[in-house]
Parts: sequence; C-alpha cells; structure tokens
Amino acid sequence: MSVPDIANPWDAANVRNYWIAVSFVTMLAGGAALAASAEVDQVGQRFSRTHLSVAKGDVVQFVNHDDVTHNINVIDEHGTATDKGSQKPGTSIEHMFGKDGNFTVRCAIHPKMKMTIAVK
Ligand SMILES: [Cu+2]
Repeated sequence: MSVPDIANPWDAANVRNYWIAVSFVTMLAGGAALAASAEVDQVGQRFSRTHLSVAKGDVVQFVNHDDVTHNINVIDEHGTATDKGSQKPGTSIEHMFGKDGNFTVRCAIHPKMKMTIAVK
C-alpha cells in the first residue's frame, strides 16, 4: 500500500515561503507606521501625554523608548480591554480607533502608566 506523498512543512521551500510571508507582513506594518495619525512615546515608564483626541479611524502609534518591555491595553467605556501584547524596548505598536468614545490606555506591567484617548 502506498503512502500519499504529503509535503513536509519543514522542507526548505516551505520554510523559505514562511519567511517571505513574515517579511511581507513586516513591510506592511512598516507602511502602516507611516500612516499613524498620532504618536505617543513611552519614556521612563510613563506615556508622553496623559490625554489625546483623535478622529474615528485614526491610528495611534505607541513607541517604547524604555529599556523595559511594556504591554499596552486599550480599554473602552464598557471596560472591554484589547491587549496589544508584549512590546519590547525599541519597538512600536499601533492601534486603530475604529469606534468613537473615551478610551483608557494602560500598561499591564506598569500600573502607573495610564492615559486617556477621546475618539470623535
Ligand atoms: Cu509598561
């Protein structure tokens, strides 16, 4: 009985395709960075501003200038949090505010890091 020839996902061609896909996504993220409507810096385990007003659909870029990891959560008026994940030193993350309302941005690692963003 012959065994069907199933492609090995770890063969060289598939690994190469994986890295091409990762590179492409990284390029898209880099392109999105240019479209950010506002930038908030993380310096000394503080946000560079305590409040920001943006328009619905705007992208806010958060830049970690610290030498520690942050973990931003965007919390809406109902207390629903969007966890942006672990953010290493020297990296940026972006969040698109697609709904209007008042949002709180906090760091899950550093409780003192807190700011508000009004989306209109
Ligand atoms: Cu933090």
